[in-house]
Amino acid sequence: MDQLTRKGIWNGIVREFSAFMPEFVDESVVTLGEGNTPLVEAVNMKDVFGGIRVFLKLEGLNPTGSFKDRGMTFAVTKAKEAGATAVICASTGNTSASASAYAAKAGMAAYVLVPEGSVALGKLSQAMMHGAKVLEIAGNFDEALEIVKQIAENYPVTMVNSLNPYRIQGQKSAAFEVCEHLGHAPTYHFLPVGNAGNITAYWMGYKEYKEAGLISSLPKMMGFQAAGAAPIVLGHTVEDPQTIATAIKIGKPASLEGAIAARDESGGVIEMVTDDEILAAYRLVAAREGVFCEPASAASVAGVIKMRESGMLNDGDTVVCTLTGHGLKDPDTAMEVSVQPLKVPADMAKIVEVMEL
Ligand code: AN7
Repeated sequence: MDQLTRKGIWNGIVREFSAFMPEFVDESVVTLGEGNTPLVEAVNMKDVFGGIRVFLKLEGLNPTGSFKDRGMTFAVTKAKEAGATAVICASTGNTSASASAYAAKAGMAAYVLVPEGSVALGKLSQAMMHGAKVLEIAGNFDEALEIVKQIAENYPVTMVNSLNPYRIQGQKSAAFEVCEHLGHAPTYHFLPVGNAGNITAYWMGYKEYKEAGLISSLPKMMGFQAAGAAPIVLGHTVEDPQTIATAIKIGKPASLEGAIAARDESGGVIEMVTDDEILAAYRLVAAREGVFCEPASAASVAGVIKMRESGMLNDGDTVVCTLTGHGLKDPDTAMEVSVQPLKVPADMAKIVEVMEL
């Protein structure tokens, strides 16, 4: 007889966390098996982190390579339940990749509006491969989102940006997983902030687990924006946001109020990091921890480094950093900041010489 203890297939976050989700019809569930992503301790960066324990939540291991899948499974499930035949979103890239994949799975049409020239290659290729109608707007993300809102109000297409409440409901599942993997809530939770849906979602998730008596404390929520796209830190809209981290190149966050509530209720901060700090963290986690995330994701690690230097974090604190998207999303940036391959002849002696063995 087989000795396997069958755990069964992971059913995706809607079904796995159904007790904490708004009602849904099981037959309508559209899932690609999202969620259940690894939480990996950054053990090789003691020189940087000192005595704080830092865990990386690898959201790039979701089906389309970013955390967006957690919200998209629920948004598309509810759209299907309501009889929708098409979804629409504005996106800096990852939302469009996720919406396109889940729409394909649901047999729906997807329309994605992206800022021309500001979307990483991998993300664009995903939307195209999944058969979405990709519309490159001669404008930025904030303008695209305004147009999408108007279209969704007036035409029979369901908006799946995080203004769709099911997006936040799905994304809160990442906080549940962190608690289950650690056995408790972390002291601090760091994450990049763009449109501010994710920080809103994590805070909701932590509070729900506390209310249910599953955890006894809440983390301080630590959000990090790129310095050239930091409307929450500055306290006003940024008309022409600029950053190498294109995922968070956003000047007018849709979930502004949720982010401010998460910060203030938890006693956390929303701060900013420069592109140089983002790129330094991006390279460091790849080189030291073997984790390739996209530039925007590294804003969370850059935030930990900055807060550690400022003396805010204490030895023994448990810190979780959400690495929101996979490094393969943005191969161009990776190629630019890395040591270039060496061109060698097909000659072993010469190759060994170059290897400096
Ligand atoms: C890798 O895809 O807004 O603060 O349109 O792709 O919840 O917006 C992406 C955002 C962080 C910021 N990291 O999250 C989009 C989009 C990555 C991202 C964020 C995004 P929010």
